[in-house]
Amino acid sequence: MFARKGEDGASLRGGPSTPRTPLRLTDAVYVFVLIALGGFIAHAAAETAAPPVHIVTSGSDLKWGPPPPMIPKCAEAAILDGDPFKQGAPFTVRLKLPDGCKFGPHWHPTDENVTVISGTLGAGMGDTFDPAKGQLIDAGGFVRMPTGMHHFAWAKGATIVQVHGVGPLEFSYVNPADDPRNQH
Ligand SMILES: [Cu+2]
Repeated sequence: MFARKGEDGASLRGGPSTPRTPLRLTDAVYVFVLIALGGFIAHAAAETAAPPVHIVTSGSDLKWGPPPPMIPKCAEAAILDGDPFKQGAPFTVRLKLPDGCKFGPHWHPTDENVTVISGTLGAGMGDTFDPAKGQLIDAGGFVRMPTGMHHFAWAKGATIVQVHGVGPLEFSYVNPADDPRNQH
């Protein structure tokens, strides 16, 4: 009545005395479990590779450094988020400008969004640097320069601005002499 050890072994190997259907069901269950497990692992790996972006930075934690080469050397820069030089990628940077630090007439390949954090930024349109044709924007103010629009800017007093947009952040200067890359 009771199966001996040898018969159990034959049953596990799927010998001729064993009905085939239960084995197939077992196989199906294993396959299902493997697929489910594989999916779970792949999902977990994907989450590890690209975690949700969550950034909290105190103003005192910003790391200021020299500006990128296309930005006037009088400025200091800090990257808050993203890669300003990556095509199609959003970015947010801050620029710290001493009094009188100026940007000659220039334009950008993408829209430029500028928020004045502190101090006063002067900005105007056109191909000639002329503060009389610009306007002053105080802390909290915002400027949006559409792609390709020629404009100029300067700091009135020590000023910090935040620039955000979609990369690449690039400056094309109307007068080559205004391009810091040409100033040695
Ligand atoms: Cu600009």
